[in-house]
Amino acid sequence: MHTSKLPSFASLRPDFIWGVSTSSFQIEGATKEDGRGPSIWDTYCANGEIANHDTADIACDHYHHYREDVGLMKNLGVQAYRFSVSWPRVLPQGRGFVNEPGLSFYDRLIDELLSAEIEPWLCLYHWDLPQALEDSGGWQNRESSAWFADYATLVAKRFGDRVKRFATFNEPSIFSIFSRSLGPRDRSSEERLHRMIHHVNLAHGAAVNALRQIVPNASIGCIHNYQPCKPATATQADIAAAERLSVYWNKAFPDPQCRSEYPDIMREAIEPHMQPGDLDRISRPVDWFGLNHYSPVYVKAQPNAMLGFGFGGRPADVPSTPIGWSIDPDAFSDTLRIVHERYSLPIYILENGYGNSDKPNEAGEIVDTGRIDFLRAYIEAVNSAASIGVDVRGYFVWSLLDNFEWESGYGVRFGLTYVDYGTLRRVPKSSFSWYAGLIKAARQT
Ligand code: GCO
Repeated sequence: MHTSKLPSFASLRPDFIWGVSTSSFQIEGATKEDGRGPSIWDTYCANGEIANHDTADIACDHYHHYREDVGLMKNLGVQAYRFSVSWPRVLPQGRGFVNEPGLSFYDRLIDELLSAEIEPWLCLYHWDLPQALEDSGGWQNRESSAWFADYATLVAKRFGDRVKRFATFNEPSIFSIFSRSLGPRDRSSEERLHRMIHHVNLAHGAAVNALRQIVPNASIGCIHNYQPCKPATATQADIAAAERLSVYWNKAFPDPQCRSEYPDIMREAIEPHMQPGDLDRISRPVDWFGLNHYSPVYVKAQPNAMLGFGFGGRPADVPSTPIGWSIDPDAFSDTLRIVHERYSLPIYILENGYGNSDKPNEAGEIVDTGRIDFLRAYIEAVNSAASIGVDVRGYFVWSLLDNFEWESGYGVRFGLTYVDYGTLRRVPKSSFSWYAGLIKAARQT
């Protein structure tokens, strides 16, 4: 074990939680099994929109390998596991008919976690909207908050006896800004974007209500992707584009949810979709702020694009991961401080990780030193934020396993565990034993 090279964690709370995260569509596979309905991502895969024409039909086949995967988590020593429920697996049409075999899968998973003494953190929505709901207008339809509340009610009633940690959405700003359902990303899609933002916020509030009513002692939050948006050059246009994107990326959801207001620059565009009482419906009290953080993004002005932004390259002196994401742990501690000051909620980091195209060496080992260095530097940054009083209570690595990385398919690997997609064999990487050593050391102090 690489214990000699652990980050410092002296400033972290004694009850700090170490975990790993995954999501349903990215790992489960079994997309056509036991009555699951199609999601919008099955459609994108079927349309050949994914690199290498990959699909998630098998993915990690976690649906059948969940016991082995919980075994991996046990070996890691994590205290918590964040996963998501696939809405179309439990409600194949998104509403109405309930698919009992889908619910039973999550019963088995949750029971397996509890018997391994790993706390389940259940996220309701990690992007796999039932296709049937998309066909009824998806998030453009104001009814979507009622669909989502009904789904939340089903999940809460079924699992609320064993699950106490619930997240409503994963990264609402990302799946909105980059939604394929908005059409071409030009100025004409801005109205649809604002409608979607508001409806997803309403759905969040409605789900918080449902969870609170049904689950005693529920601990509820929403998971936000929060990255500094930096101008690619020092031109006025790029600075303005970066500031504007930053508001949509980082504040469009947490501000109404946690401060009961939309940021100034988007208020007018949201107004046509607003009904009396909406901000109260959205800003239901939550218990924590879920933070996904990877790296700053560099922004350039692109006047005809939606929101007027495009992406520029990072400065030459900023290092990056093999997939080109800049490595900037100081930006992570700054982000933690900013989120702490703006929202005054306990923070759980529910995603942070390193993408690569890891391959086994001749001995069959996956020596991912780059990932270890990255995790070490980022955990140091958490510790340094905690040392100045940021209320950060947990850190979850993305991800337990290599998995279906959205548009990039299987070409990009984020796992602590390598997955051989031909055989579905799981092989822990060097970072796996490093993280296990870290958790062990941290829990002993
Ligand atoms: C996201 C998603 C994950 C990704 C991960 C790596 O944050 O985009 O939550 O599903 O796989 O972030 O890109």
